[in-house]
Amino acid sequence: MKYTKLALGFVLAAILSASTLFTAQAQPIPESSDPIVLAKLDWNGQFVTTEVVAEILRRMGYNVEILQTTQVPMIQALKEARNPASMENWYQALASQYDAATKAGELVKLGPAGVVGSEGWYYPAYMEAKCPGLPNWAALKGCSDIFATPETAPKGRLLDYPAEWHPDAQNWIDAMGLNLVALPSGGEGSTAAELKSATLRKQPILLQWWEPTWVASEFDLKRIRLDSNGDACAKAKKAGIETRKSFNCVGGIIEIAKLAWPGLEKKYPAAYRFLKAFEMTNAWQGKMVKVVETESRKAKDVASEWVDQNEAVWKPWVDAAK
Ligand code: TMO
Repeated sequence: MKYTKLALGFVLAAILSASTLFTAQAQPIPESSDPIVLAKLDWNGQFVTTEVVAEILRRMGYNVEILQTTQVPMIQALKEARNPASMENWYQALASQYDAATKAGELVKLGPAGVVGSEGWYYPAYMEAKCPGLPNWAALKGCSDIFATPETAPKGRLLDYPAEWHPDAQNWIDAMGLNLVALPSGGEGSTAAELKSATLRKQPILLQWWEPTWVASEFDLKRIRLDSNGDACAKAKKAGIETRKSFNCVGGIIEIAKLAWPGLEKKYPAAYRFLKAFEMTNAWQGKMVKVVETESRKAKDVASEWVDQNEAVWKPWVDAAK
């Protein structure tokens, strides 16, 4: 009798644990019909990546919403949104805010976005003949005037990031003692248009920019070096500039991370595992952005085509996540 009870207990326990195991594996997808909210930022690379992820999540069965925001308010927007995730976050620009949100348990890092980034001041390669000493930053001491525009003459112009990105190139210019004026761009598209018209006529242009962007390769942009002829990063640090912004003074690779609300893991386990696994590359992103910008196609449609054509890339991530 005693043994039978014990045996029965074992059997019951075995059935119970088997069934919990079974339900854990067979949890239907979507685990919740609440939309997952993906943050869309105001540059096209981030945007196409977001649309690709949205499309794959939809094909998995999830409802997805896109939340349009900009970089600095994004952290607040993510905290206020239900079920948010964000697929390409440049750590160096917003490191202190991201760190505070992750420490407070409001956001969690989901690993690398996949794209490999650089950031800094750029010029088209043909400028090296017009300004000897480039790519060294100190060369700008001798040739800043050739970058002058009617608004900045006799000083040269540095075409800065758009105002919404809280650019700080002027602080750098001051710390470096250069005869330049930083003027904010009207947006990614207007900078690309200016770059195109300048390179067509081989005219001087100096800009705060980043990679991956298809324009950086298409217009053969070169990045100013800060570490020669006196370390410009050291000057910036001395001037109290947050040197992780605008340039990568930290050295090594810029961290570009995926972020999400920590509760996604319990609410949508399969989506969470997929989002962790997903990685975009510079080449895929660049091709999609070029189509969006030069053929006036919708990012959503271009992303959906990428998803159609690249099942071999994303299907294994989805299968492993289920
Ligand atoms: C716009 N950026 C990718 C440099 O953060």
